[in-house]
Amino acid sequence: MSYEVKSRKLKQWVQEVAALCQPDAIYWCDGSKAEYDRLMRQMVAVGSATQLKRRPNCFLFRSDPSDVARVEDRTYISTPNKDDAGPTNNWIAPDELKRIMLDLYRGCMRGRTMYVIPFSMGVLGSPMARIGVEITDSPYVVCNMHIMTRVGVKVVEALGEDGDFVPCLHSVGAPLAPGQKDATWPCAPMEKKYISHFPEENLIWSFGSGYGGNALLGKKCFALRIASVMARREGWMAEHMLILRLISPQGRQYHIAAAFPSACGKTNLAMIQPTVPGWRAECLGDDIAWMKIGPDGRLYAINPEAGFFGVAPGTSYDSNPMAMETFKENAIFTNCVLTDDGDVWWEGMGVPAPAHGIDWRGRDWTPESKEPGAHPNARFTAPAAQCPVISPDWEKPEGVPIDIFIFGGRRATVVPLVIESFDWDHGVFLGATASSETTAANIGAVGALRRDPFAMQPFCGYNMADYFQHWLDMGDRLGRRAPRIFYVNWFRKSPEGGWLWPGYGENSRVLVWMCERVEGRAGAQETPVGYLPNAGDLDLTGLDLPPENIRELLRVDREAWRAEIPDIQRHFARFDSRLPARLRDQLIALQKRLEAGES
Ligand code: SAT
Ligand code: MN
Repeated sequence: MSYEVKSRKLKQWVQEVAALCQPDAIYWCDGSKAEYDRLMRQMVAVGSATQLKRRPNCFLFRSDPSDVARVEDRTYISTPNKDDAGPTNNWIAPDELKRIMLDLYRGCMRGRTMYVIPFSMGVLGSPMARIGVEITDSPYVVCNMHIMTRVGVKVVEALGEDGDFVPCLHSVGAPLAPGQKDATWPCAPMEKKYISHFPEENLIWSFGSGYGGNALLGKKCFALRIASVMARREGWMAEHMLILRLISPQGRQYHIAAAFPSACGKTNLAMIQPTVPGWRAECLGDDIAWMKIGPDGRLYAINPEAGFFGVAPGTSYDSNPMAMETFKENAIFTNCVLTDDGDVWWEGMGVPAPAHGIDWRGRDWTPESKEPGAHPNARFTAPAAQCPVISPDWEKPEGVPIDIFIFGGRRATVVPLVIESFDWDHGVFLGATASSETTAANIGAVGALRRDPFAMQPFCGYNMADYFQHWLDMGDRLGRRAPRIFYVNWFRKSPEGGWLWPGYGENSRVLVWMCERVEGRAGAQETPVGYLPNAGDLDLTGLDLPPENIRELLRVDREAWRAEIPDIQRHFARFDSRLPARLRDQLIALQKRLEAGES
């Protein structure tokens, strides 16, 4: 290794893993640009990466067709007691899961180099930052980790002799026999894929997949699943939330943390360009927030990541110009179309399709082809620092104080444009019952209703009922300094199927109402489901929207809401006696309000 490692725990773990996985070589990553460039050159040389002629320092990868997204049904929370994983997680007992996986890991890195990646989630020196070390046999993972986390020698220095780190073991699960030619995207078949978490040991074992959250272990595995367990233990929060700063014309800053299930425009909202005159926005993060109560009793948030791993299809200069600017250079693209002039393209990019290109499977593609050219879960990996609206404070070690929480989902009917919760408990109820209609990005029937509490269903590392309780406890501790909680739905449709609300930058009109509510300046109407703006409380100047749309967007249909109750009851019943009584009370109170005389 090219630098000194003082941590005995780390050196010993690396030796143990090497003895188990039997790589041809061990390489300790230093996080340098030279290292990134060298690995990219090697991957281009063996044909697993293509350098893009039209984008400086950008590379395209094509995954194996079987390895294109997170695999939720191969993802495990392995606690000694099954109940501690809860009804929303897959579970295998630690002893058994380790036995299965040790068999898979034995010799799995033969013919490959084993990379050791020391990384920090959060800027080094932040009291909220945590260190991880990922061992992987994928150079693609190393380069992505360079962008998504802070990798390097400084992390090893910060670790010192006895610092703590989360061991993250990853293998693509495709050993090479002597002389065997490597696949361009090595991985293991589905039944051998395991994305495993051992929360009691803060340990992550991932096998068989090279894609996204299955393989970049700092992200969903560490920063959400393991961190959510640490956070509960230690009294902070690890949430699946973007972080956004809104700045009023007077210069007052508001910080918003927002949770949405996938395909609800989270990355777009994170980089929003407000249309309300005089208001500006800055992005601090697009996926994950770690939050802790500060010395002044307010809740402070950092983004533990250093880059964006965003869905490419649908990203255009219309939907998200700031993202388009962010990946102009120094970016990695996965499963996009390669154009003949050496650029990437995808469906919904807002530029004409190339007359000819190579699709995500490596086949000739033309606009006449039957299948999409880019995979629907094609991705860009780009440094957050390259985002034109990244906040100058995005790496502030102590984070930013959160004023507003937003939950949301995609609902064609029933749920109004925006709801403000009556109080913290009611807000937790809104988060716990968050629902979304499934889209093509989800597995299962399109248009089916799915409850995705706090958008954490696939990411909570412990019993979700205990997680609800943790939210209630945090509210008790925050008291009157707690952020206000809102619920939004940008996706209402008319009976004819048209959008009622324009979305995108116009969503700022709703955000501005929230800020004005925080200041006690904006009005609202009390309804059975929460506070809603009156039509006159939203700044709609310059927005050419039929008044009947606004009426519909801000209408509470008691009948339709009553029809939701059985589904919420079923959802809560999954948690059995572990469901906090305060949430049960919220449901009963909602029922009562819906039954009370018409308001
Ligand atoms: O693949 S990731 O988990 O990083 C992205 C996502 O599916 O949300
Ligand atoms: Mn996410």
